[in-house]
Amino acid sequence: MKVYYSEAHRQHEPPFEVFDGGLRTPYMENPDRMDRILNALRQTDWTEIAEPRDFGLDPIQAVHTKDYVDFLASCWAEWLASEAEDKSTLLPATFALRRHPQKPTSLLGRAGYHMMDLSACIVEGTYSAALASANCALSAAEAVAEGKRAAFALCRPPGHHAGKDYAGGYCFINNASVAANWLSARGNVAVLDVDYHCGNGTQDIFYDRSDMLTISIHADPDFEYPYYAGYAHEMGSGAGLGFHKNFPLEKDTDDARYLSALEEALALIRRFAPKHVVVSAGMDIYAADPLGKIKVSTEGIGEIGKQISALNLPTVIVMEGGYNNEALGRNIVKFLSPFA
Ligand code: SP5
Ligand code: ZN
Repeated sequence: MKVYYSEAHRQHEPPFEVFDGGLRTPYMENPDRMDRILNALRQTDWTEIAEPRDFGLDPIQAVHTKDYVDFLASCWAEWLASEAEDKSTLLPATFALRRHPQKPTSLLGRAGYHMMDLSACIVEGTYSAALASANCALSAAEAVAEGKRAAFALCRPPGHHAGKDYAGGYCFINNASVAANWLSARGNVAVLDVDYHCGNGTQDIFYDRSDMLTISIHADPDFEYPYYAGYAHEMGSGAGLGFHKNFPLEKDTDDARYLSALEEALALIRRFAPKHVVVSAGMDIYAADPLGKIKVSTEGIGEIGKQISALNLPTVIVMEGGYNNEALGRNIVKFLSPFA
């Protein structure tokens, strides 16, 4: 299996994020995550690690607004030129409510407009890392469009919380959405998000489209981040009504309960009969994940991969979250091996 990976992510290493209650903590979404996965993949005999190709900005701006991409491109230089005291990471403390879409011209005003939380920390290498990450997803999409049964985009930073014009939850460019949208020129696409957190960005981006079935299985947003999206009653709008589906799960969900939600999701995909499938693969569903509150085992993760693979459709697998670094490598290998 082709694995698309770029070293550019290493330059995106924010010094901290801010948790609820104002707690400064070491950045959970760290470069070590990739090393753990690479080490595990290199020990298999079925992976081939390759550099992504550069697709330019067009496929990214087909999903995100130009204003937002311009913001990502210039904000770091503006931050360094600003009067802030601690410039170690660009992180505003005031955020826009989308009810009032006035956008200020000041840097911190725009930063709060384009971010949804205190985990979307921007440093010097963030923009180039995010572009390379999107190129990994696009390269995997291209491999699959050209006939490969599956390809893995080892993306960092992740993407599924990023919407048309905002970053959040460690995500800046929605890699899975960029890949899915690129593939949609060739036929209908289903996006299946199995990250522990709701894929709110993907949901927002495709909410009114009927050529894109988006499904997210995740911890119930009533108790878990991102809180304001991911409820069962959200099913798409306009032409897209009926083409989005959320499966909110309760705390302590185990393998059996997870797999029964997955079975329902896969039945919807079979009925939709897409030409391609994009999977947002977050390993934070794992029982021992530090950010997760559900209990899927490594074997369960293998079974999830097996069931998705049984769709027998050309599949792009895109890396999202997963913060138990010690377990990340073996969980990803378990997940991917049914596609090998
Ligand atoms: C891609 C992805 O998985 N992003 C997840 C972003 C989650 N950010 C919210 C973190 C809330 C942490 N709450 C503290 C729990 C510590 N045990
Ligand atoms: Zn997650």
